[in-house]
Amino acid sequence: MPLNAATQVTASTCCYCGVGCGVLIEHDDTRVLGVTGDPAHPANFGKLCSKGSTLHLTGDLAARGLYPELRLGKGLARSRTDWDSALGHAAHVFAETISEHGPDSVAFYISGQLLTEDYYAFNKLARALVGTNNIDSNSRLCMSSAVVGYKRSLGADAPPCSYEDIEQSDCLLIAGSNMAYAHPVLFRRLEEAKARRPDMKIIVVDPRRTDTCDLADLHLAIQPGTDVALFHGILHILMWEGWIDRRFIDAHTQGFDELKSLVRDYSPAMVAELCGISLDDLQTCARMIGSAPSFLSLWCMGLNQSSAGSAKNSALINLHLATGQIGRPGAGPFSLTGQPNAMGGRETGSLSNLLPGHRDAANPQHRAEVAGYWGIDALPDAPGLTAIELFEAVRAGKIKALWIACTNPAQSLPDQQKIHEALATCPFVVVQEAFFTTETCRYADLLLPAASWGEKEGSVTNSERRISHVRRAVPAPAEARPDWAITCDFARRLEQYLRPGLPSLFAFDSPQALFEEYKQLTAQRDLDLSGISYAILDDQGPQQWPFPAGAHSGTPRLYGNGVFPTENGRARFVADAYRPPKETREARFPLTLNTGRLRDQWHGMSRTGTAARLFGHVEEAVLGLHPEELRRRHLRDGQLVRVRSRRGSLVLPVQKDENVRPGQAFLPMHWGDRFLKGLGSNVLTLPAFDPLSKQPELKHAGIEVEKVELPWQLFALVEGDVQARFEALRPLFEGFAYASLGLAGRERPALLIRAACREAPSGELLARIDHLLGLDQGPVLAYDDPRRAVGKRVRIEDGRIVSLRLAGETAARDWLKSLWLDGQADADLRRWLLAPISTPPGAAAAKKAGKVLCNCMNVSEDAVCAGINRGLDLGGLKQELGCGTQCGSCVPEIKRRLAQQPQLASA
Ligand SMILES: Nc1nc2c(c(=O)[nH]1)N[C@H]1C(S)=C(S)[C@@H](COP(=O)(O)OP(=O)(O)OC[C@H]3O[C@@H](n4cnc5c(=O)[nH]c(N)nc54)[C@H](O)[C@@H]3O)O[C@H]1N2
Ligand SMILES: Nc1nc2c(c(=O)[nH]1)N[C@H]1C(S)=C(S)[C@@H](COP(=O)(O)OP(=O)(O)OC[C@H]3O[C@@H](n4cnc5c(=O)[nH]c(N)nc54)[C@H](O)[C@@H]3O)O[C@H]1N2
Ligand code: SF4
Ligand SMILES: [Mo]
Repeated sequence: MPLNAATQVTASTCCYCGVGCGVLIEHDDTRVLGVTGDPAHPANFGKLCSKGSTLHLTGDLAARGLYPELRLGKGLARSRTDWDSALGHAAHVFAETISEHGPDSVAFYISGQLLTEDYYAFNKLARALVGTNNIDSNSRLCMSSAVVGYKRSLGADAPPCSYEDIEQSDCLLIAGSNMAYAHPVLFRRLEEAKARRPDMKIIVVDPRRTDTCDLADLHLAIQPGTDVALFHGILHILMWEGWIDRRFIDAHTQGFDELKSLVRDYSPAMVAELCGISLDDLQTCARMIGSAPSFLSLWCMGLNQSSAGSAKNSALINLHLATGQIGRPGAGPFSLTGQPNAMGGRETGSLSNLLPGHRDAANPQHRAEVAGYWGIDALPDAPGLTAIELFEAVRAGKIKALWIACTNPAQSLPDQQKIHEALATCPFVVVQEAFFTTETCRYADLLLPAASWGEKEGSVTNSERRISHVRRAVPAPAEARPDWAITCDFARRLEQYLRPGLPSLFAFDSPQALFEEYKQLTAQRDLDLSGISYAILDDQGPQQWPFPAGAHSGTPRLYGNGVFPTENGRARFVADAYRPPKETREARFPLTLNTGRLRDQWHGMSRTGTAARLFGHVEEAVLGLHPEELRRRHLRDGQLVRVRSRRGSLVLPVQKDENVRPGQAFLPMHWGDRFLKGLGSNVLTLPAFDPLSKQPELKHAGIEVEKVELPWQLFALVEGDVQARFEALRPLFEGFAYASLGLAGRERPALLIRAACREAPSGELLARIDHLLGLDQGPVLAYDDPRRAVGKRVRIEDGRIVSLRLAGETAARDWLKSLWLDGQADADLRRWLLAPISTPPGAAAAKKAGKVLCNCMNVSEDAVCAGINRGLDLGGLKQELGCGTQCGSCVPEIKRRLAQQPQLASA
């Protein structure tokens, strides 16, 4: 994008993952015009991934919240209101609820995507003003097992490593992390390190073969949930072979003997069998770890989202303590954080059991310290509810006013049927959201428009404990306001009821004022960041904590002196036995459903789902199954199935996926009720959680898959006004057994709809759909065969298809979509349209247009495969097609294609 005189550049951060990349936002003071990586930011040095580099293409204003909206009674529609009335009303309802039912009758459910200042304001609001510990965050679904793991094993919740350690390590164990998709820029850094030092060993532990395996010297495709057994088995071999560091164990740890007696039972043969891997691979893995000069582990949701999440974390940390692989360059247990400010949430104490400055809500001394600092008598001592328990309490009617900010629980929590019931039951639901399109917004009695990426100031901490100053580039649209400001404004109004006449606890006029107050609560604690200020971040760039007052720089690595923040300074071995996942394969639900991320989508897709090109890589929800499972069930690739778990069911297509092992299935976590009728992926998942971390087991649900007969199918595509059309059309598909909506295209985005049911819907419903598709008048070609309930309609403007709908029969779907993409409407099309045939003409019965592998350069899978068939290698493909030359997110997949077609590539 050419910069002209009016164009300004603001350095800020990416709002997606925990890598925490710096971005340069190009803007004209009102609109964001472009985004590039910040070369000066130490997380990414200028790189961005497919999501970060398309930030400026997301955030369609039509999807944004612009004005507060209030519903005056259940069953009524919400209507626009002003901020004063909105927050005045909220304060009144909260005050009444608290006075009638006590402080624990209200709750706050917040998010790792809030900034540290937002987090701090909410936390103070709940604990100091309302007097409840009912404040939890979506980090409960994400990081809480890692928090327990670090605290139990090392004494404090601090990932001890830096990104540079990843590059310097000799042996890397990546367990339950698909960092090629979920932490792409860090993966780019790892790719480069491995290219520089090919001797570096990389082990990936994941039931699925993911793009991350592309770098692996060894992939252990373990049975779901068997990580604890694997880690104990590795330790067993390390001990047997004498590959442990006795000196380190004696000097710096405790509890080894107990662990040793537990691990004795985890013989290599037993572990290999239980994990479903070969004995050879297990031994190779232990040898790689045991003989490496430096050993580092990276992990993410494959370990945390488990009913044994805490045990998995500690079992992995045990390996580091037993080998003394911590506190040295290239060594240490390094959990990757998912959300951009998951760390900030932990630091400000924004899980129900925590308090600011890595304190515990259950600890009377910690409570007294914080209460004293805040100038109040006491903090509440009743334990607060954690996410799953909290929504259960809402459903049971115990929570009567619920404030949700920056998270979409009606999509992301497990067992969605219950969550939707809870939200429908709750007398007063406030939702503070940037995008008013989410599933949760539907339930809001008060909907508050929040400023979002590029529009707000504050700070965030990334996975390596590095704090960045998030800077505002443009104003928020219409009346949207930054989260900290909404929270403090509400708090001040609530104070008039709860602390009348007393000086305000919320006299903050800027995020900086919040940061300054908050940081003193970290002084003298393990995370001491009291030496950091916005000015220092501006002068010296992003900094890693601890950074105590008076320090000149941050701390790249912890525990170099072998002293741990436990009572006696020793790290602890934790001896937890292996426990299988809650829903292991049983006759009625014989498949294990695994859920996780796609490369180009973010969670519930409120932002990424507004950019058509981000659907180029994966267009719609499909359930991945191994070809053997398809064969066994007599299912065709692409066929619609009903997926059932103990909690609910969904209709969607199956897809052949050789990367998933037989007995397992994979479904991306992103699809909510908006994109996939039937409450989305999480209608299937289970709310069972880890006993210590209370983190739910989102990665393993027992399911079964069966054929469905839905002969009447619909396919529609319409260009332009995609958000408005989405909102208008989506409700019309409620009565269909299957409905999947998404976007397609690049320069001319379109809404794409696939739906199916047992018999034709009413003519009236079809007419309403046609109307919204612009197919009821104007330049529309139509053919109807009422006898077969088949119909086709295409609208052609300026020689191009702009809208189309196939009903009854959709065999020509892929052909029509490719004509639309190519901007064609030729004679073939007209002839086909006006004839009683449904299959596309002759040679045009082409296969489905391949997905777009490279989003930056718009290079399709077909083009890459054709290039490989012509004998191009990676370099040749890059040079000829341009793929993989920009963000690099597609490179692992291109390499996989090359590996799958080696005979062709070398021919
Ligand atoms: N593109 C994209 N990136 C994201 C996000 C996003 O939405 N989209 N979200 C961000 C957030 S909040 C998070 S928390 C991170 C998540 O980042 P990751 O945890 O890396 O992503 P997931 O795909 O959820 O899960 C990782 C892997 O765990 C594997 N797994 C499942 N069960 C097991 C098991 O029992 N053992 C082991 N060892 N592995 C298992 C899955 O097969 C999957 O490949 O991503 C962050 N980055
Ligand atoms: N099955 C399954 N389910 C999962 C997971 C899984 O792996 N499998 N992963 C879990 C994990 S790790 C996570 S972290 C959760 C994520 O789950 P959610 O937190 O529900 O995910 P998001 O869709 O990112 O929700 C964030 C919301 O905040 C809004 N928003 C964006 N910016 C702002 C802002 O500045 N202010 C405000 N107020 N709102 C804003 C967005 O529009 C979006 O609706 O999902 C969990 N659910
Ligand atoms: S890796 Fe991608 S999504 Fe994550 S912070 Fe960097 S640019 Fe954003
Ligand atoms: Mo997460």
